Amino acid sequence: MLKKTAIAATAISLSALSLSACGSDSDSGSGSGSGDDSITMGFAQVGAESGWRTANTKSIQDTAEQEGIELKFTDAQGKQENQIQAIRSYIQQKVDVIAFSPVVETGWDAVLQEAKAANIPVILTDRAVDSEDTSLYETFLGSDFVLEGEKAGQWLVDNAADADTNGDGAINVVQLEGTTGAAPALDRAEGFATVIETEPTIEVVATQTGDFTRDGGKQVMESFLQSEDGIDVVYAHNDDMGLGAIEAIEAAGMTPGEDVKIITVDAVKDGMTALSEGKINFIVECNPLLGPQLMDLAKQVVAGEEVEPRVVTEETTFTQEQAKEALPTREY
Ligand code: GZL
Ligand code: ZN
Repeated sequence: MLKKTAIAATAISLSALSLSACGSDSDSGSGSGSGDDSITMGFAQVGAESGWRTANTKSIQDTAEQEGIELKFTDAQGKQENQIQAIRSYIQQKVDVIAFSPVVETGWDAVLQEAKAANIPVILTDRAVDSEDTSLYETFLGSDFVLEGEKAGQWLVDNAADADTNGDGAINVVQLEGTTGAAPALDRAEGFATVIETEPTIEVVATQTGDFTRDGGKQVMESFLQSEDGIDVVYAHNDDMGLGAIEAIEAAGMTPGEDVKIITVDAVKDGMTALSEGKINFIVECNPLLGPQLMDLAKQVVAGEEVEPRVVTEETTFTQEQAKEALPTREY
């Protein structure tokens, strides 16, 4: 009897010990369970909708590996419910830090409250949320999308004389919007609209989402070519939709970059190649290489250090000549 009880008691204490060890592991936030001070990050990515996203994912995965950060990574295929589910699973796994790019701006408060209640810091990357409660995340690392839209609009205002390709005195713009409700789509439209207001001959005559994909851009451009007379300019919220529009324009027997001016955002390799060939006229860069800054911020946050609430990524713009120069050494 004694023997059995003793064994049972030992078993319980051992398991309790291992539990508490594991517990202390998770309390110390080293999540990875290895007990050392390495960091475990849960990253909930939007999807794989564009060349930009592919480059963004690579930057995050490569840097995590270089920095010895254990990365749990999910691709939400563009669905918010999948991102929320991924964040919940990271909370369950007691990761040290959660990072994600919110596919749309709204609907995040509940899950971010859960992360806060679990004492897991959250870093927003790339896209923003509309939460009023900024205590729900430590920092937002990403581009200023309104400024990107303003840069696109300013190029058009500065080049208005050449932009009226059909010579009717009006510069008719069709806009290929990003994912409905996504911060880059809302803000790039806002920035562009604000600047073109200064030039009365410029008007957005049609606008529709192409969901940041090449196919979406092609389909919407095909419908615009059917429904709109005298299109002078395409303003696409990303290169991929601009490249889809080029296919539609060429299929309609027109010359992209000449019969229709094209302005896009991102500056990924395929977009820059089209720019260097004159099929796109101007690209506003949106830098996807957020990995290094993200991992630095994660280390500071896990160490309990104060971080800037907003970290804006460095980026520029490209004309055709500048694209020719930049292409050979372009990282993405
Ligand atoms: C912008 C990013 C956008 C890119 C698109 O930071 O969220 O999503 O401009 C991507 O190419 O799909
Ligand atoms: Zn015109």
